[in-house]
Amino acid sequence: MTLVYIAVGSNLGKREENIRRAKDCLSREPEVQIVRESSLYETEPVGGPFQGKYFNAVWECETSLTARGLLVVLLAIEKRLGRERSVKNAPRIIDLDILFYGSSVIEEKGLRIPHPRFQERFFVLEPLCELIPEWRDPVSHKMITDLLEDCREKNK
Ligand code: PH2
Ligand code: MG
Ligand code: MG
Repeated sequence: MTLVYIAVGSNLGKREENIRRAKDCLSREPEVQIVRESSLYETEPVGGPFQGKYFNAVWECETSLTARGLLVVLLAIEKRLGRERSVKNAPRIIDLDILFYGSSVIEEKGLRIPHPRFQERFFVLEPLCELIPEWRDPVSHKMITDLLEDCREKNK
């Protein structure tokens, strides 16, 4: 089993309901167990066209799937909930991103873990820090709490 962290976001339609539905779908997957979840954060959109606020959270899960297998499951859930893809950073019903897959570092087509931009994003670092403040990112070897502090410094 591998411990994984999934970033969840929604800024279209009934945002809390979208997140709840995605959680229901994931908890029905036999090879994935949701262990803990962060609080829900309402956040200002970062990048992309003008759009509404997001709800964001992070889920801690255990899985016997490979990272690729988990990605396939998450993309299928996004699709089932009605996500349509247009431009980069467009508003979305649901977004499910793998942040960490154990301590693996993966650089494949369509699959980069740790998530390549997580260090710049409050909407990821804050919920993540609730769950694993002292865990070290396998690339920078920095603790999540320190990455959050760095992000605050850069955005001052
Ligand atoms: N996701 C993005 C781009 N911008 N902004 C917020 N606040 N929350 C998100 O989840 C988010 C974003 C691309 O995935
Ligand atoms: Mg995303
Ligand atoms: Mg995504």
